[in-house]
Amino acid sequence: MYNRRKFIQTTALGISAALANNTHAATTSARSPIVISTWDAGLEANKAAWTILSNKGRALDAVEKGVMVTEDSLNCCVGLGANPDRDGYVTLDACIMDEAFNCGAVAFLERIKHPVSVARKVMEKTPHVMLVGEGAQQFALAEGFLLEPQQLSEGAREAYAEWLKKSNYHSPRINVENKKEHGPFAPAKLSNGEWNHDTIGMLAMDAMGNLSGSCTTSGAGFKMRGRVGDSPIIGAGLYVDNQVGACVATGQGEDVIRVAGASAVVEAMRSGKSPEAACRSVIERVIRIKKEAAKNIQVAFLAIDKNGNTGAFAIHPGFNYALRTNSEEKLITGKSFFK
Ligand code: SD4
Repeated sequence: MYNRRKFIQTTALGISAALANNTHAATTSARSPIVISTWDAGLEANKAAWTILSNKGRALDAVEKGVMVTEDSLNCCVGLGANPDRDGYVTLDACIMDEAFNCGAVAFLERIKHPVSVARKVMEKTPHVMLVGEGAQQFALAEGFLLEPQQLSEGAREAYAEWLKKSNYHSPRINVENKKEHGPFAPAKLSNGEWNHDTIGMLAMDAMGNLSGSCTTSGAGFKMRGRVGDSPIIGAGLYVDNQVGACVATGQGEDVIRVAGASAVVEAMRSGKSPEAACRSVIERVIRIKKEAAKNIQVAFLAIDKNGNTGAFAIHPGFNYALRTNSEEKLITGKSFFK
């Protein structure tokens, strides 16, 4: 069956590769590279991205290799070590986008270690943008990815057992202050007893001045089976327009999707706003829509413009992001609407 599909896909790919040749969008001016990524796990991820960027590599390779570190890490809750859905299965979402509007995504993917790399294969080897569930897994296996064991990490097993006591399906903020709550957006408990977030989004500009972005997540812990958040959705969790800038989102995915978050931030930058002001304008839109409920949800946007200026804005305090340039490597506290 897969072979027949592969034939159809390869035929269509010829057409799509011709159509996808959006090289007009790429810039050619020499720039100082920069990489930014969400939450503190971004510091480690940025190091891997920097190895590529500092050697004049492509931003696309940097944002893939960067977040793979987080997907791999047992000390982080992105990837297979993360909290499961409420039926006890870890399901992963990821996407990637380059400087020429090429993009790929996977959602509801199980037992594959590097969803971001599968997303890149979807982008490069199929005529499609997104594959989900069983089909995404089948595609990954055909591309040589390994089927990993179906077992929870120690931290996730513990957190899941705790959550099952109440099976309370509500959504506390994603920040560390709420770590005692085991709702769908609580940070996850690690085997070392610490808590971490379940998403990393990364944006990079390479020495050619080209932008790319990636996002990978286990989504909301203890989510309904089949739930997909914003992270793998191009335009919601991630968007890149090389002529304008790029944005990645984290937080309660449902409220990012309803405002087409990352795309809305890029549009705000197109109309002249700085990255921070653009992020703020879309955060304020979410707050206007959610009204009182905004007090109990967290959404944060992180953005970079075509000149390498960066900025972020969140609904609540607690969001931070990691930045790496030729001269700096640091964690920055994002500003927020509520103090
Ligand atoms: C989601 N946006 O699945 C993700 C969750 C997240 O830090 O960003 N957590 O809705």
